[in-house]
Amino acid sequence: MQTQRNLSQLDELSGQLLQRAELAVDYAVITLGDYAAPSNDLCNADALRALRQATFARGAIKEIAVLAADGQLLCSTTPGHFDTQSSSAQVAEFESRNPSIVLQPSHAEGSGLFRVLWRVGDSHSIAATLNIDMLMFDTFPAPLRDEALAEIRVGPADVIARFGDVASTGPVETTRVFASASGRYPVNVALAVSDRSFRNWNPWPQVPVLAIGAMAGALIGLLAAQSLMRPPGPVDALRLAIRRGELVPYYQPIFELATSQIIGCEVLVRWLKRDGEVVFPDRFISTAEASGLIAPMTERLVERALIEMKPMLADRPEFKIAFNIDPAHFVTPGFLDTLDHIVANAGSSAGHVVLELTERNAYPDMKLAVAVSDEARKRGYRVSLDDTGAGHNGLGHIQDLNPDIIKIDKKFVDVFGVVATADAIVEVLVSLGNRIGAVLVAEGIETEGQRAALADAGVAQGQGYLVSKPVPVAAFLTMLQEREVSALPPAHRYAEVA
Ligand code: G
Ligand code: G
Ligand code: MN
Repeated sequence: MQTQRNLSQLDELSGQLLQRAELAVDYAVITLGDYAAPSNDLCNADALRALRQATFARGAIKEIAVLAADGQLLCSTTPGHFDTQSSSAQVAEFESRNPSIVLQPSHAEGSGLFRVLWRVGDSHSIAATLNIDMLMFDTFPAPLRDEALAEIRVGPADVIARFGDVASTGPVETTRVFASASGRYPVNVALAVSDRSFRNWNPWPQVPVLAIGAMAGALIGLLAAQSLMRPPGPVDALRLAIRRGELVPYYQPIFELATSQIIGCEVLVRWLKRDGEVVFPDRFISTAEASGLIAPMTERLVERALIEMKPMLADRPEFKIAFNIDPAHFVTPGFLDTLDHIVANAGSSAGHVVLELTERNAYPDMKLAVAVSDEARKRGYRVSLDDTGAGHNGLGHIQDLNPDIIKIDKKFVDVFGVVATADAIVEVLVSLGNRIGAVLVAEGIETEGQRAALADAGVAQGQGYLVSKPVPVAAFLTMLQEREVSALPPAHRYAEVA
């Protein structure tokens, strides 16, 4: 029993280590995704500065390099530091499920370094050098630490990070191996624990020992099978879903805190699969952002929402619809022109549209973002900062972008009135909002108490389950009508308001 439990614990440990390694690669992919547009010249001074900021902000990424199609180094955030000088043709490459993303082990085996390389069109690639040594230190429970080894590999054999040692403990046949392989990236993990320390950790009789060779063979087989039966990547699946119109807007009301009257809404995307499954954005937004599909996705969503809301907007000239916009998409050339077209084609107007700049990714070019933001306002759109105080949307951005709307992150709303720093942050945002003439919207309001307290603190508007979660179009329109009818004085309910 105990043995079984310890075996499954070690299995779980290898799975956890793999998850960390995958997360590190995700991290690099998301970062690179900000820059992976074929038209980007990444080697001019401004672009390089942005890349340096990205490496600075993300500690695990040591370098970002831009390479020509033949692997020649074009420029780098830290020229001469890593082995990017050598042609990448000499380095083994392993494809991910998304074939434009490849992993390269470092020349220095076990250094903790490897590269995530994104092929951008046919012209060039961007590579992030990662150090994942730090992931390894707390892998093992204390009793096993002395005679246990953990390895992270790229491809079947290239060890990129190693921690611990089992060499001193006798023949390898008496070593137990626990392995996990990623389905998304060519990354796998193996833990080896000496039989002796395993037995000391676990005083009960053992199940048969797995030989290291057999396990490694099984691992290679597993990897080979995976690359043969590679499922269509998440990017292809998403592209198809956009084309089929499976990404639909859900609407969450935004209301006046003082009166609870609904004065606008936020559009939150849902993926309605053909089998009826509803997929939430946390499962596909980062793929959309990293692949550039966020642009067509957002455009279709704006178009659809404005058409669905058109009859409702006809008697509500002040009603605002907020769309989440990825900063990288926001600064794409032509973003506002395309938006103007979509708004006009849907028979709507810019005055109904709020551009809510999300916080997940850094602004690739802050100066440009400020210019686009100013131009957007000139064209009649409102600009909103999402999740302010969390992620990348800090106080500095309020100053730079001069938004019309500041959304207070749910994290502060949750503990408002309970944790003093949350109160102080809300207070600062309120006075800042007053000074620059921005409307404050508190996110994630769940209780009447929160509504009242935030209203008292001077926050004008809110959003949250207290009024409604995000709902499909029909439910949203019904809710609007019902609330407005019940808000009228009784005599007016069935009559025209004078
Ligand atoms: O309800 P919820 O799980 O919908 O949303 C989760 C997160 O997904 C939100 O923080 C929001 O920023 C993001 N999100 C939802 N819809 C969109 C969208 O249309 N575009 C972008 N860029 N992000 C979205
Ligand atoms: O884009 P943004 O991060 O602001 O998206 C808001 C997210 O918060 C969405 O996932 C939405 O479903 C969620 N949300 C909105 N209101 C509430 C709330 O009152 N409680 C909780 N737990 N989540 C909320
Ligand atoms: Mn939002």
